[in-house]
Amino acid sequence: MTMQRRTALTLALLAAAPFAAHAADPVKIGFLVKQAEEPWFQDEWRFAEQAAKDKGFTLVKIGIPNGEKMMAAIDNLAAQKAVGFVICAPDVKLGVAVNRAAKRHKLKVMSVDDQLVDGAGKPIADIPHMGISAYEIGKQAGQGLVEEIKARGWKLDEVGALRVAFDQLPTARERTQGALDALKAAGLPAGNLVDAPQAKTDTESAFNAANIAFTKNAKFKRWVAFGLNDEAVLGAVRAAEGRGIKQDAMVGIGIGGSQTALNEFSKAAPTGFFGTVLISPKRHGYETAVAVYEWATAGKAPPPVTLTSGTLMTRHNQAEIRKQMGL
Ligand code: FCA
Repeated sequence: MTMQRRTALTLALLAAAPFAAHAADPVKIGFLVKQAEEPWFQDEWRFAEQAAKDKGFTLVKIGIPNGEKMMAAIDNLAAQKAVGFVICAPDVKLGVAVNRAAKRHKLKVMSVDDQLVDGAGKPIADIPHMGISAYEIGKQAGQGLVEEIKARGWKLDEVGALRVAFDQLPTARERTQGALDALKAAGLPAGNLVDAPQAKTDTESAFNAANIAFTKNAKFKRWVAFGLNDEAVLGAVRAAEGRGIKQDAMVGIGIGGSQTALNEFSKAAPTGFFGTVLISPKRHGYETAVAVYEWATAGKAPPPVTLTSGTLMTRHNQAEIRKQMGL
């Protein structure tokens, strides 16, 4: 080979190198969730993995239980040369910090479930979001409670309505407001509402909050319970059982429809966990992951806000409903 030819070949190889490296390194997309142990988020991850497989990118899943871990995860994604991420932050008020970190690292970011807000509590407009139609879904839970109250022949003015509350999270506030409005519209007296503020959005926090509320309101012998998710309602149902308020005196309807609810439905005897509004981890996990991938690789920005709907599900129709939802 002549010297010239060899040089030409070397140059050609050098020019091809960046592409070769690119082909060997698949695109990386992060999926950061605030509560990795919660079945809902496990399901979201599972469907995001499915998206990664279908589209040929690598999914990087990181649990971010607090702000510090969240910031470290974003830096870690950048160090791994990810191109973007989906996030459900541990606190929506971290929105400005998320946005800044994403911009600094040139990462595309989209929020899922909990919409990020700025210092004034306003949604951050340049972070696309997919969440549930919180108020409507809450209303479906409330209407389900009303139906069951009627079916049991209970009088609304004798029923305590336990709202497991997590009001610092807008979607949580909207969900429980929807449920409450449905109960009020059916005739629940305002004085029958009992708030049980939870410190975190898990079962244990709901259990503790509900316990206090039941102790303070022993005058009610029959209860309905609602909250932002299945864990909130399950905590209330377990606390009620501990005080002798069993399935015949408690109707709880959650939101989610993941394993937390399915475990209750699969028990031989029905519990106070009467139902749930099934929402779609498939849409939230699969579609957000694909949206960020297409945004980062093809410049196609996701719509600013997408809100998904839900379906009331009980132990009786769970198999059928889940099948309809492709779960
Ligand atoms: C919030 C809740 C989760 C789930 C999700 C859709 O993030 O904390 O439990 O309901 O919305």
